[in-house]
Amino acid sequence: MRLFVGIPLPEDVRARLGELKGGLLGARWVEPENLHLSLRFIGEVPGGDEADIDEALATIEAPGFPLALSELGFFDRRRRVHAVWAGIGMSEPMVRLRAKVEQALVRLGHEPEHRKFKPHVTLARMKNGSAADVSRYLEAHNGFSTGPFDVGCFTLYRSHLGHGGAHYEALADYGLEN
Ligand code: 3AM
Repeated sequence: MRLFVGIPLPEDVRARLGELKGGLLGARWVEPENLHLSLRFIGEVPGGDEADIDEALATIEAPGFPLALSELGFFDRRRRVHAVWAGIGMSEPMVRLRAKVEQALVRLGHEPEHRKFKPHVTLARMKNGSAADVSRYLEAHNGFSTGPFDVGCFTLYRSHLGHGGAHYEALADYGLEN
């Protein structure tokens, strides 16, 4: 099964993000219930391994923290856009939580994640999106932000890949301390 660790978003925040849908040719918008912040992609694991991962994640102790979304942006490769996202201001508690998740997974024998962490909420995916179109879209939503919201847990997700796009199933939530 395909797993990742993320932070779920409150319904009102997902609703605000839902208002950003549309106005971008060739974009496949993420369904509101799938909107999340990825902390650590795990990938395919043999069935049964999720129990060990769950056990390891459940031992993590970390404080809750506020987050706010601001500034839209995109990921591209050779000037072709493949994802449009809402960014997250750097948050020390979030970075420390991510480090604890990373440590727990590496202890279980997973490969360390070498890619730089760029916290974001993917809003849309594109195949070969035009940078000019995306720039116009971003300009139209210039100044987008949400007020801060409290992050009280992180979640182990299972990703079900299907023809209509991925669907994410929350397998377990792990509470953060107040
Ligand atoms: O949170 P977002 O939507 O940015 O793109 C995938 C998605 O990211 C990413 O993990 C999240 C849940 O599927 N993902 C997929 N394959 C990946 C890989 N090989 C990956 N992240 C890193 N390495």
